[in-house]
Parts: sequence; C-alpha cells; structure tokens
Amino acid sequence: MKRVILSIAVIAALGLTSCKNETKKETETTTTTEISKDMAMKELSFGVRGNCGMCKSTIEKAANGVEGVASANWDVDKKKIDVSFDDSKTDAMAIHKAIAASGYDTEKVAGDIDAYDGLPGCCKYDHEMAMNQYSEVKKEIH
Ligand SMILES: [Cu+2]
Repeated sequence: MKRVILSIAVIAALGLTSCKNETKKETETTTTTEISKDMAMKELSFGVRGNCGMCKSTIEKAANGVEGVASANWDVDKKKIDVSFDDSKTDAMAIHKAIAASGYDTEKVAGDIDAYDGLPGCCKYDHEMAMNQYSEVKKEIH
C-alpha cells in the first residue's frame, strides 16, 4: 500500500515539473526585436512619371540604390512609388534626386535630360503625364 502511494506521489511530481517547463517555454518565445526595427522605418509615397515594366525596374533600382532604402515599389497605373526607408540614413529628397538622376520626373525633381535621352523608346514617357493618381482617397498628414 505504501508503494502505491509513493508511485502516485512520483507521478504527481513529474506532472508538476512538466507543467512548469511548458510555461517557461512560452515566456521565452516572446521577442521585441521586430517592433523596434519597424519604428525606425519611414513610409513615403510620391508621384513618378513612367510608362512600363522597364520603367518600373529602372525607377525601383534607383530608389533602392539610395543607402537606407529598405523597399521601393512603383505602380505603373498610379504613377506613384511607395518607399520605406531608414530616416536616420537618408531623407525623402535624396530618393527624389536618385530617381530623377535615372531620367524620371518625380513630384519634386525633374528627370535628368541626358538620362531620359538614354532611355529605351518605350520608356520615353510624356513630361505632361499626370502622376500620383490615387484610385481612392487616402489620408494625408501635413
Ligand atoms: Cu518603360
């Protein structure tokens, strides 16, 4: 009879330790690194003129070439680029200038003429083209 009680006690003790281990694991998996990374990133979107998929790759390559730019995505229909960048490393104007240097007009900087002349025929966009076309009304904070 004593033996039975002892084994029950052992099983109960084992059960307790395994529960303890599980709760410990849960607390250890929580991380905070991702949140702090997002905090440093600034989102920016502005108009850039262009025609096609080749324009898209040239514009995005120019934006991505700026140090601190994490991602760039140009929308061919909206004539608009979305950029996320580390604002401790670069600023909006540097990104405008880099795109303009590749031959493309942005909202703030006119495209470099020589670079424009060197673009393939299909990419010779109209300088009067409307840009930054919103398909929907977006909130803007000024
Ligand atoms: Cu093009």
